[in-house]
Amino acid sequence: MDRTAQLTARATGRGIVYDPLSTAPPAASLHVRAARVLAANWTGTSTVPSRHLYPHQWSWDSAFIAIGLRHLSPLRAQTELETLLAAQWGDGRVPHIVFSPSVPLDAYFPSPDFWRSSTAGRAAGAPRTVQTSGIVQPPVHALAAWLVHRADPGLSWARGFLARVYPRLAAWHRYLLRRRDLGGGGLVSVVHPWEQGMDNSPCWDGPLARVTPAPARSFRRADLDHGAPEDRPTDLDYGRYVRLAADYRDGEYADGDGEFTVEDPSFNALLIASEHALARIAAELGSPGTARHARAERLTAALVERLWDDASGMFLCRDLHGGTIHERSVSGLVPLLLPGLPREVSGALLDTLRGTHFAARTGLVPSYDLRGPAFEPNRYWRGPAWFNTAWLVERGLRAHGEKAAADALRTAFLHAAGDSGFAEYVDPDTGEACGAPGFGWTAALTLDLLHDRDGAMETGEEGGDRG
Ligand code: 9WN
Repeated sequence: MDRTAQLTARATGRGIVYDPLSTAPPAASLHVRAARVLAANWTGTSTVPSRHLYPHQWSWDSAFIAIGLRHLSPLRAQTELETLLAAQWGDGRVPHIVFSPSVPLDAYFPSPDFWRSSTAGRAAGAPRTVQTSGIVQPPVHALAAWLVHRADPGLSWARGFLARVYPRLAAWHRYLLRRRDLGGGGLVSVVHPWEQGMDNSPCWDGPLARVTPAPARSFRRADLDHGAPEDRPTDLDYGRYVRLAADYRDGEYADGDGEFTVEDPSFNALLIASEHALARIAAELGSPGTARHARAERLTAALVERLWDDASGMFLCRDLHGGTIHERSVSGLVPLLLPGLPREVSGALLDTLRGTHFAARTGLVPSYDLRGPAFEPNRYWRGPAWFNTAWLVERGLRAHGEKAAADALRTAFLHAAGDSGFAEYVDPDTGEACGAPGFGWTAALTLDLLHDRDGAMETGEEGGDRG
């Protein structure tokens, strides 16, 4: 821990508690260290989340990474997004992994020979020249593209950045809205826990219980070569992930109601924020963005109508086969990002954030209810605090004028990111580093919080809650 952290953190029996009134750690050294992580993870055309555990390009990672990279090199940030979008499928989906041909097949599982995108994905228009997975991840990309453009509009115009990415981003949103409204209520469904991004959340335990796991001998997990087994999903969960992905592949990635079909608050909130961003991009390019803003407002209404839960004061996931999932996860707090929420909803979300289910000792936001029956402080998405969700909540707090709370979360984020060596995630109470070190979005979003203090996300049409 650096000297400032020693001065501002209080050692307790269970670990470190950051003083919310303390100042953030020295910006210059954090900046240099974060930039080094991003340089080490840069491949020449994109950034890997982690050299060892995740040696390819991941979809929502790249969006968060571009948001940070814009402060270091707007050109690299643009390239990051363009590389990802170049692997888009003909039906509009943006794959969750773009595989690097120079990485050995056994470095990550499931590898390209599992997904077989160029054959199994042919009907859905998978690209021929690059190998990808066939599922998706949360649509943070239009938001990232807008923020990247704003970082250096001169370079962006000179390279025709917005004009090139806009049609791809529009096709991506069209795919989600037309092919993935599997519940028929206007919201997008995910068909695999990896699509939602919080892979091992207790929210999925119910729907996954219906899935027959693929036999353990039918695949070899590469993640355990690099990650501690107690921080990673169990073999049983892995078997279920493999089964779901193999079934989707064997159906040639056609979309329809499958065994796992869930409407998730964070995925849909990120789509709404991105739809607002796409409206701004359209306007910047000279066409009116009004229809997109209106669509984003309709989606916000559907989100509240279908997923808001008054009793728990947060959004909950909905299993299309089993109904509301009564587990509290950080996913249900991410919609705070949207300024257009009804005031009673945003007020309740703020209370829930400060309440006993989510107020962790580090000041970060746990991925799952601290008091929930499945809470584990170290295991993947079952309790640890992640930095992308902390960033989203921090931006949400600012969007709602909660400056003191946003400043406290920002301080906790910067200390924990620096102290943990830019870990993939940390124990929410002790700040202990878990998962991969030198993690891409942890470093990138550190840079963003260092450089974009007022967090103008422009995630609504005008900003401000509805009364
Ligand atoms: C599967 C890359 C990705 C993140 C996800 C995170 C984890 C992969 C895995 O790593 O998922 O996509 O192998 O566990 O859960 O959010 O995008 O960083």
